[in-house]
Amino acid sequence: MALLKHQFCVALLLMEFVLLLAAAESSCPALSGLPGTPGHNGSPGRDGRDGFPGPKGEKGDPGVGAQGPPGKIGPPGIAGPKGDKGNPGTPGTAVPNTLPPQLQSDVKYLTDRLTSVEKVLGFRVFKKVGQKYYVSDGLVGNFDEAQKYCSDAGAKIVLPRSEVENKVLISMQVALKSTSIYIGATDKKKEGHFVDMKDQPLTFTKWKDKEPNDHNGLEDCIVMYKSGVWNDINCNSEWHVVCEL
Ligand SMILES: [Ca+2]
Ligand SMILES: [Ca+2]
Repeated sequence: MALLKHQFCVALLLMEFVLLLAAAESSCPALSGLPGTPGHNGSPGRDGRDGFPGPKGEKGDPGVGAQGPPGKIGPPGIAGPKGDKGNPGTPGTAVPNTLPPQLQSDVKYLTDRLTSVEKVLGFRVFKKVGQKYYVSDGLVGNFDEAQKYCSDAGAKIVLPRSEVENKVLISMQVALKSTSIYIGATDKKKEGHFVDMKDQPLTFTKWKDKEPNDHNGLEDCIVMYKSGVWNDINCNSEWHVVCEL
């Protein structure tokens, strides 16, 4: 009991002390006491809010960019007026052919052969005989038409000049399913004297038995039959045409 009474008195004294201290802070001039020991740093406060935007900065210097790729070509412009006619040029000088003579000859030979072969390939039927070609498109006509047809093709009417050539012409008869083919020779200028298209006498003939007979005095041209023999006939009759290149 005595302890409780003591504790109560102490508490009462503490309360009185607190009340006195509060009254002294609020109404009485304070007496400076001894400074206390500094407290410990508190924990960091919360982040503050964003500040207001700052003032506008100064204008920057011009930039320096890399050069871009070239643009597309523009549309063509309108043509200008026609210019005046130029003066005549000075005569040119011949360019010397620097190829050796033998090579020039070879080149010409090969060029001519190539030209001939190209012509040959333009015909429906053709056969090679020696250095020549017998060619035909199956045309049937009289002697004048035959001559023109071959001439227009840069050729001449076929004229076998040997037994071999005559046999090749027989094979043309077969290819053309022909019975008779005109031969490039006549005796128009002198009866009974057959010559080629250059008026040269024939060096080879293959006359059928009892030909040429100039039947009725009207036979100045020649045809070759399927068997290979020749007969003089009328130049207006129409037979197959074969040219030689
Ligand atoms: Ca005759
Ligand atoms: Ca006859």
